[in-house]
Amino acid sequence: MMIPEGLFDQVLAPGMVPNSRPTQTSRLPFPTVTPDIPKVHHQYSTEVGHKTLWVVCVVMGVSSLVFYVMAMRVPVQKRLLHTITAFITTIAFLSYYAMATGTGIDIHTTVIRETKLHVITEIVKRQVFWARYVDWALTTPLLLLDLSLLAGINGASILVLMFSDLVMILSGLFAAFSRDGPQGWGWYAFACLAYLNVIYQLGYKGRHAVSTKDNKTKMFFGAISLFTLVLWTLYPIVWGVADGARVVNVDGEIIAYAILDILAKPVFGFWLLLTHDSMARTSPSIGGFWAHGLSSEGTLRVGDPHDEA
Ligand code: RET
Repeated sequence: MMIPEGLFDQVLAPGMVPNSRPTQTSRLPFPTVTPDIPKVHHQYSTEVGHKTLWVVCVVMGVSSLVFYVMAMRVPVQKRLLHTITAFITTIAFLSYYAMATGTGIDIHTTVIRETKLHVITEIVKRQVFWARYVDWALTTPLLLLDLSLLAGINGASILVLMFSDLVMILSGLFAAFSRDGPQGWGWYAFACLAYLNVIYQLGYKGRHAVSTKDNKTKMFFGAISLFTLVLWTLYPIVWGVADGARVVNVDGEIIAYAILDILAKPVFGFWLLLTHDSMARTSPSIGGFWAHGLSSEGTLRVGDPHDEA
């Protein structure tokens, strides 16, 4: 059932008194009855949440600059992880800037009580920070790519890993914008299934791939992938108590995600890049197109027999 937008906006209008008594206007010849107005719960962030968003925005911006400088200080052949990691924090910086300035936010209405005859009696209006999901949809595949390249996971598994990750984030977005509880928890269940596949691909395939590498890489991958799995598992828990069950207010949600995001991006990034740079001798070098662009080798030359058509 669609929720008539105008109906709830009346509730917010200052000075209005909700009623269910008959009303008559000069235009209408017959008395009309305004329906019972549902009880509305408003859940918005305060100054605390707003300041937190700005702090994380600055942390992401500064980390990005440092990661770009770190990238420039290593030979181009060793720069792939630096570039990916700098992109991750740059996207987070833009997303936090959007949320701090009020761009990436919507006020979503969820039905929390409804009679058997579909009369809505209680609703919640809560801020949903959709810019987060745009950020996650772009950055979580890149974080997984960082880990996959470190472990040496094959291309086929990387594709499955990234696809599952995208399904997880998009299902989370649909859950956040669902009409009511059952619908939202349905999407949440899909997202959790996709997340289980992310854990399987990274945990099982990752460990298998890294087993052929040197001891230092093996130990490092074990530690950083465990850190990632523990941290990532906290996201659905925060979602469940904040957006899902709404027992945590919007400021609490912003602060919880702020801590997780700083650990999952800048802290993860510094740890990855500093360790990677310290293993410079054993870390793989990427030549070919990545380092040298299109060379004469493999390109078509004028006068080539293939060029005649
Ligand atoms: C959602 C809600 C639905 C269920 C699941 C989720 C998982 C989200 C994850 C997010 C990770 C984000 C990271 C961000 C870094 O800045 C979408 C919250 C399973 C795992 C690492």
